[in-house]
Amino acid sequence: MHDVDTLTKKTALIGEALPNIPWEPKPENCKGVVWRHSANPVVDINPFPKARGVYNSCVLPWKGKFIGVFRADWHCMTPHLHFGTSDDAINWKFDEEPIQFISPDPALGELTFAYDPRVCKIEDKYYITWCNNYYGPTIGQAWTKDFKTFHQLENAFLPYNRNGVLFPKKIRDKYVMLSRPMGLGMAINYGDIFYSESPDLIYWGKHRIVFTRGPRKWERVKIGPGPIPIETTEGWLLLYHGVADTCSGFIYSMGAALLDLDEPWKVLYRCQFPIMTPEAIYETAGSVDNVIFPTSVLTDGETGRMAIFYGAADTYSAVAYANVDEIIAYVKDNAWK
Ligand code: BMA
Repeated sequence: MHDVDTLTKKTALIGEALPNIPWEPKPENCKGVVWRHSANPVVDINPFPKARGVYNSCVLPWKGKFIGVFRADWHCMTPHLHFGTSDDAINWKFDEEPIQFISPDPALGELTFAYDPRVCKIEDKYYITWCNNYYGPTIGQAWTKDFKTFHQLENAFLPYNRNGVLFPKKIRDKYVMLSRPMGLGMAINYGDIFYSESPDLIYWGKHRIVFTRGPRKWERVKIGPGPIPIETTEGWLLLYHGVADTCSGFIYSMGAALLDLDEPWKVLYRCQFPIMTPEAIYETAGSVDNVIFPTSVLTDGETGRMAIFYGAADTYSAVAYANVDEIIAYVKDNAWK
């Protein structure tokens, strides 16, 4: 199933080369496996007239350049999905108007809010999933081939759910999604990561727990899947967010785990420690302080380089760098036994 020549390949990453991936080498004083882009945030506050903040968004390579589907919080604080373009995946231009979806059924209602999009290429289509409103937050789905016409699909699940993250290929002939069911409100029914599969992206079932909140404080309140899982010879590399509770509010950090390639609800290794926590001022101070929320990764299949896009403090978009092989080694060395 995974026809990779592991003898000649330099990295465990299974994927296409991306020679123009944004990249900066690891600074000598960096002690971790993830380091920040030197000119963060890459999207500052008030990036275009309608938007106060663009964050928790998803970028991807497109015809030698880059495009993305972005969460833009308008000044009224309602989040909408906007399309954006970039030559280098660092400097972004955004469409002033939100993405319009062609609805399959008026009964789905209007998009009153839409946030935290992920974009996943499966075969010849790009699928967008996001947190959609249907009597509460649930997982909206749509597809496009050209990023001009967007076809909405049925919501994947009943409310309440957030963070619907597709896998970039069918597994045993099924579409596969990770999600984080969660109740309404801030203080009850916190979330864990579940696996679901579907023959057609309409009917989702075979729900399995992947993993629950961790025993350690950094992820004891709730967890949720982050970017589209990254295929490697060692398993699916899943970056996720984990949330701690403190006297002055929540802290959102980034964690990592490796999931079985053919049965992704099975966890091979789960790192005990976060691989990145809020430290920079644009992560510790904003609309919501102390938030790192990873939603997208560009990868270079040639070198194993990763450019991680994350929302910072619910206000900014930022980039961090890592190497797949270094993260895999760290996750294995520090996994729960
Ligand atoms: C989560 C989501 C994210 C947000 C985070 C921190 O529940 O709503 O969009 O970044 O909280 O506020």
